[in-house]
Amino acid sequence: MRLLLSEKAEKGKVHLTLIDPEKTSPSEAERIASVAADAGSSAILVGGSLGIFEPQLSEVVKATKRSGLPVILFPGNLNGLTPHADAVLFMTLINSDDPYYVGGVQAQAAPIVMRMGLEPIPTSYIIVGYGGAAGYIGRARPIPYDRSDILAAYALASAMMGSSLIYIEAGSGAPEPVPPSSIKLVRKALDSIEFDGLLIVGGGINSPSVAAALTEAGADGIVNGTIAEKDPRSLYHIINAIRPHS
Ligand code: 1GP
Repeated sequence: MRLLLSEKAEKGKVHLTLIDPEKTSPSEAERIASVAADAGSSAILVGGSLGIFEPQLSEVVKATKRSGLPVILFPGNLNGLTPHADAVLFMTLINSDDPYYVGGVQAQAAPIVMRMGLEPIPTSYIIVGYGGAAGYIGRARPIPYDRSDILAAYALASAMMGSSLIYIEAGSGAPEPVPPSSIKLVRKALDSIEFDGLLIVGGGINSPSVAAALTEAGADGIVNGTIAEKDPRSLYHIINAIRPHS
């Protein structure tokens, strides 16, 4: 977490590159991560919602680490843990209707995370709109795209409950990202209580202009998964767009 906060302090914005170990081989992961490192991404997230097989996850994490970037796990369930990473988004899917994703799996995971020596990053995961596989598997009740008031209330609750990282997610491959106008309202709410963690947005962010609109609206950083898999070199344009002055 310290590393992400120092990226924010030094570069203004954080960029996270997501690699799904179910869709990406270790050699592809190494290639994506090395382009991401060169483009200025802050860290690599490794995780997914379906088909995560621990031996393959570990190989992808080890290959990704060769880029020199920190590797943070983004687990959909207990099978998303491996000791080869540096940290884990220790997540609560705060708008899930299933208590398993709100507190149950965390109790199962906590002793394992401790034994693995992973740094837990207290994270609140909020699913909006499309939701994708994460929304379906996590039994989320996605917040409608146009209800920024509900989204701001969930974000505020997340901060008040002590999350260091608030991750607002439209779902991987979302046809529509979270609207920048909603992020603006969330930022205002978080500023009113002097939230000093990170507000991160992901899902369907496929162009420099959308990425810039979200960070200008107040996101501290964005996540790119699908576009990093399809065309890793596009990360140069996206990262330049969110850090125009660095
Ligand atoms: C998904 O927010 C991430 O968890 C990334 O989404 O694959 O649409 O970039 P994309």
